[in-house]
Amino acid sequence: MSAALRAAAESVLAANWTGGSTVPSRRQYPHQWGWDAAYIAIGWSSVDHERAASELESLLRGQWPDGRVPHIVFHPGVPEDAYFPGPAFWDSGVDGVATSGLTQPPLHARAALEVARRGAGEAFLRRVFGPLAQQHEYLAGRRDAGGGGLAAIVHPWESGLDNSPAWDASLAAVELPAEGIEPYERRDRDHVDAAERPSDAAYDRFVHLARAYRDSGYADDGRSQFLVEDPLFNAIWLWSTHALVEIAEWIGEDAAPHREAAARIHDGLMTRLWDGSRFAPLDLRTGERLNRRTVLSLAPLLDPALPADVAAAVAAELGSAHFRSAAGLGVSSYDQCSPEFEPRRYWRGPIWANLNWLLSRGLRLQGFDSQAAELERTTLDLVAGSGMREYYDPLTGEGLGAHDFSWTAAAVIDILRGGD
Ligand code: 9WN
Repeated sequence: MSAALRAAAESVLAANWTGGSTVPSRRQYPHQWGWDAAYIAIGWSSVDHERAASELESLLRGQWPDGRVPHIVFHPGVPEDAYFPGPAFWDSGVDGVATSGLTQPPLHARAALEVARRGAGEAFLRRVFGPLAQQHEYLAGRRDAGGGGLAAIVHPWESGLDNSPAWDASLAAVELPAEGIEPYERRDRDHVDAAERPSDAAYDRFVHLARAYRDSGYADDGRSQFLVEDPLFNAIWLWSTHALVEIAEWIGEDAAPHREAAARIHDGLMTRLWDGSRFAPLDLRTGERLNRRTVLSLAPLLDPALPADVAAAVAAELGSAHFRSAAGLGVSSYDQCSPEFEPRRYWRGPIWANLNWLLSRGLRLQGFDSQAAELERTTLDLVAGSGMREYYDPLTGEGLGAHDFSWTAAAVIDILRGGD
């Protein structure tokens, strides 16, 4: 089964390769996405390390002078209306590369380290170290709206888990103009069933927040109507910061600032987002914890300095009926015991292979090897049974969303590689 699965995963990546980078999915997401590129580079790294390096370097060509790595780098040949919001909406970019103005979880330094280890080596690390360090400086310098060492996100799209119930309360508080918002045309339901996608009410707020941020000149002035410290974004940032320490040591750069940054992010996670039993996002506008039980809370397993009792509590939560279905198919994105659990709707219940992969890496980091191995095995079974889909129904295992999805293929390749 493994050889066939690996071949199928490689052919998904190859089919989605566009010559310098890889689209998440040909029809639904026809450009390069920020955190997808990191997963995809890790997938490519054990197939073709030159493509893996190119994936990350292509994304970094869209990096802004302020250091932010955009959540979309647009492909010039793709029509404006192939994806909404397209390049004209964002009206931004750098050196002729059109980009969005938001960012996404900064998994890139971690990906770069893995790509280097699988063959791209020191020369590659020397090229990307500076830009990656600037990406981290942007987050520390411009996004620490709460002043406690964590990066705040200014839009649910920045979380990567756009439609998570975690954001409902904060989104409901977003005030739309009395005259209504300027009309726009959704494209996300052209290729995927509307019942699996966000509601129109949520989308209006996504569009309004993105326009407001654009109209402020993408000023990180703390005035966004959505301003949240998210445990998943920050845990990934921390994991990548530890990777920057290793990269700096490898290429003979000063690792001390990155070690200090890791200590700051760890402290921020523990003092601001851990309440003694669970990690939860913090809404900086209201000061309230966003207490819905979502997969976001499990990501701090990626913190190598997590106290043992905290790690054990998070791992127990991950293995509980809130996240693991009786069918044992993986970790759901939302609490299966909640009356609002929706097994088929985007980020409000389904299982995602990239998150299973991320959490299995976290479990291994904390020494929960057998729990990690079991999660990896169920992920492979799920994909073998239902194909390389964007997400899966946790109750039935049915594949949902886009087909031939790149990060699902990448997760499969990396799980089959074994090791960490
Ligand atoms: C908005 C590409 C991206 C992922 C996100 C996922 C989805 C976009 C959308 O697709 O978001 O960025 O149009 O829904 O939520 O995590 O990076 O795969």
